[in-house]
Amino acid sequence: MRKKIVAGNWKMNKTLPEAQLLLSEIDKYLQANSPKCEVIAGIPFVYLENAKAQHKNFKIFSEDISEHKSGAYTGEVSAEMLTSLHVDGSIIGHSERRQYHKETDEQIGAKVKIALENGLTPMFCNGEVLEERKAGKHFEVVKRQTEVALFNLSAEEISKVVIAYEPVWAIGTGETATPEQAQEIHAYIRSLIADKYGKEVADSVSILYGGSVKPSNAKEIFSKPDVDGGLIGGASLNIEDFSALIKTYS
Ligand code: G2H
Repeated sequence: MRKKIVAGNWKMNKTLPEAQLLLSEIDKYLQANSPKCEVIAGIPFVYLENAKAQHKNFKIFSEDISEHKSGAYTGEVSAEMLTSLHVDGSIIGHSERRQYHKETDEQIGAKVKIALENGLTPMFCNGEVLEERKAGKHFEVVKRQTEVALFNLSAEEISKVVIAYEPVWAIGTGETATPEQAQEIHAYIRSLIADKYGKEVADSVSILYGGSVKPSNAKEIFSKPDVDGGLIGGASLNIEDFSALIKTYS
């Protein structure tokens, strides 16, 4: 049975007191409830140490990672630094990193690799922009992103990767892919993995959907056979919505 995951991506939100409050609320919710999914909080670098030291009931991910091992890369945070804080994993290749920081598929692949080499779980993001969807190129785009970033990994390595498909046109826009659109592309991503690594490996990789997921639409999206949960931005920033999303798997 594939792991079901509800992951928050806080992006650049929350001050320290606000972050501490929400992390405690998540912890409290999970102590009182036992959902049938793994819960991840993807949070800003500055809060990672504190979060890891104080909360054991859910996983803590960074929102990015450096592709470099160490050295003269001002402002970057390395995989080794993250493992020294006992961080569990990293969101990698989010469309906002691709768009605003011009991250390429090759760089994203290097980030996935260095995360794995350091025992971190990479949550690799892919997804097409609106023009690509309109032009019917979404399969082609997702194929390229996935192949370039992941297909130099061994079968053992790719089994440890979590994939988050996020159509860029649905991010923070209130617009969501229909459950059928999500299922179609998730099944396609899984078929790409199956063609390269075999069905058993493909069936072991959790593929999350991201893009304006909220309590009102999650149940239907998460019920699709190839959708293994969600990567959630806006609705992960308050405990009411985030716990309602976790509850989808109770
Ligand atoms: C997509 C998602 C989280 P939101 O970026 O990764 O954000 O749920 O706000 O669309």
